[in-house]
Amino acid sequence: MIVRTLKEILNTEREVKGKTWVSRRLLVKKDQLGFSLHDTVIRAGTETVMWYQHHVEAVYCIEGRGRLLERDNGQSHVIEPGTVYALNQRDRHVLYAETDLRLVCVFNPALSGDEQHDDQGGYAPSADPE
Ligand code: 9YT
Repeated sequence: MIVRTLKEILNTEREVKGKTWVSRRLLVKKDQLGFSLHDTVIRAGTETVMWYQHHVEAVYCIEGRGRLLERDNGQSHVIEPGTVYALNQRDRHVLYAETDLRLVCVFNPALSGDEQHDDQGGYAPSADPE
């Protein structure tokens, strides 16, 4: 069994800062679960353009308010506590944070834990199998 706390992730290499977000990678590839689990905060007033070409992601909002735009069809969705979205079709999207947004994010394949967004707003494919 793995038991871990957010406190022990803070100020380590598992706390990764992007331009508009900070992602605390609680469970990562080397935990060998088949997914990674992150506690992510998107900063108020920012917009984050994303496209995960090599991963699926589920995002569950637990704090804050924002808007999610599907770049391929123009559909827009309110993001607030209790809302989950799942990127099951390599969906290109933009997340607008009206307030700080606190999101629980699950990635498959798992991230190693130190990844930063590339210029498309995604992550490179995993180098080795899990
Ligand atoms: C919602 C989203 O994808 N934000 C970017 C950071 C990512 N969730 C991560 O690495 O935790």
